[in-house]
Amino acid sequence: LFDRAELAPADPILGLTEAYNADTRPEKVNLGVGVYLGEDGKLPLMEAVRAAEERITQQRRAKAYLGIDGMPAYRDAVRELIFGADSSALADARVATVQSLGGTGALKIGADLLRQLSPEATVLISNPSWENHRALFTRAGFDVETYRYYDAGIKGIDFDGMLEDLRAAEPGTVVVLHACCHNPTGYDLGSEQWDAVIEVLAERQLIPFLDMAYQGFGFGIEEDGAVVAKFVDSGLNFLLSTSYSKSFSLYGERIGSLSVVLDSAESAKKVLSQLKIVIRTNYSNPPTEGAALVTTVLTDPDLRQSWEDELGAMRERIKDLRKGLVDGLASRGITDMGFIAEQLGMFSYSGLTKEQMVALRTEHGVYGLDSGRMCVAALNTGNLDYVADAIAAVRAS
Ligand code: PLP
Ligand code: TYF
Repeated sequence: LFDRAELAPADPILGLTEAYNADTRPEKVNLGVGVYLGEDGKLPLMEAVRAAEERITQQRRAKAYLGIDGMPAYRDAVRELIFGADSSALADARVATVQSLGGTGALKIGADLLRQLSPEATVLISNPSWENHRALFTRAGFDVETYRYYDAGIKGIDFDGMLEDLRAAEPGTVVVLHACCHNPTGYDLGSEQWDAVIEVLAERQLIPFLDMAYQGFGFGIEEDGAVVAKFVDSGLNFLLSTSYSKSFSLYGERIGSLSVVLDSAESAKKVLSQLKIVIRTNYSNPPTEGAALVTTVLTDPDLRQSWEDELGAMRERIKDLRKGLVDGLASRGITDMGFIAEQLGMFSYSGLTKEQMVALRTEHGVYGLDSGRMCVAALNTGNLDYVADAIAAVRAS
């Protein structure tokens, strides 16, 4: 039986980290995977998370199973974070929310639910999108196609093309949208563009699936969440996955959420019951620790303030690093990469070719994706000049 298993290719992003780890050059830099690193080049343990962990440790008790849909206090806390305390959808009890295994787990639960309710639907993702979107929805049984998004010619969004592709989609098509900090390009829609997209989604009866893995990394927690409020105000039914991997630096805890916003409390109840079946038949119920940490931080006013401040500082630091890279490149004669400072979130679509990205890796030990994506959130003042030198060198050859 098992000789039928062929050797599968490594994940294009996580596989790169394996290559980076195996690289013995001390000056190597990993700009491949989307992880925020501090000035010391290490993953930060956020102060609020550290304090929450201490509190939880003091109250140690045996770990019971959580409910299938997760920790109730966690669901309440993240719903407030995502939708806002005054959200009409929450007041009407027409949102079904479950705790998930990170953002990836939320997407998979959502995909499995959609596949059951609408097996013939096509799924549209942005071109380009996070590599795992295509893989995950394909694995769930869907045909996955793309809508136009990034235009390399203008180094920005092909918005007319995007609307045209959405207008051409069949009713019932699932449309995956990055709520903020688009991965991999770093280009987000503006407020009026979101309004126009929502209009087409409604007109064409498409099913929006918002993926929000970077709330707080664009303009702010509330500012980034404004997109979600727009969808609620539109009256559309939609799915929303969130991740706290990045915003709490809790990558390994696998903590996120999936919400489905519906017309009525009755629909929410039915959808929740179906989500629970998806979860039960996959992993029964989620783990406790990540949910306890996020809930403790979000519900304690001091810890919450500390978390918001630190997340804000991370966001501003990424902006400084972007600017530092642009300035560093300019001082090396490269003046056409100023767009890096305009992009949002952890990633920069650098516009470098695959050959240049390979040269960065092999000749300089600077690891980014073949697509040109670089994780600017992994830069620091210690490696910035080295990276600028490396980019200048591959641009010159
Ligand atoms: N969605 C997007 C757009 C992402 O970039 C990521 C990155 O990790 C995820 C989902 C998955 O989040 P998690 O790591 O919490 O599974
Ligand atoms: O895009 C990234 O780098 C992050 C991390 O299969 C990630 O979103 C990458 C690949 C993957 C899971 C997470």
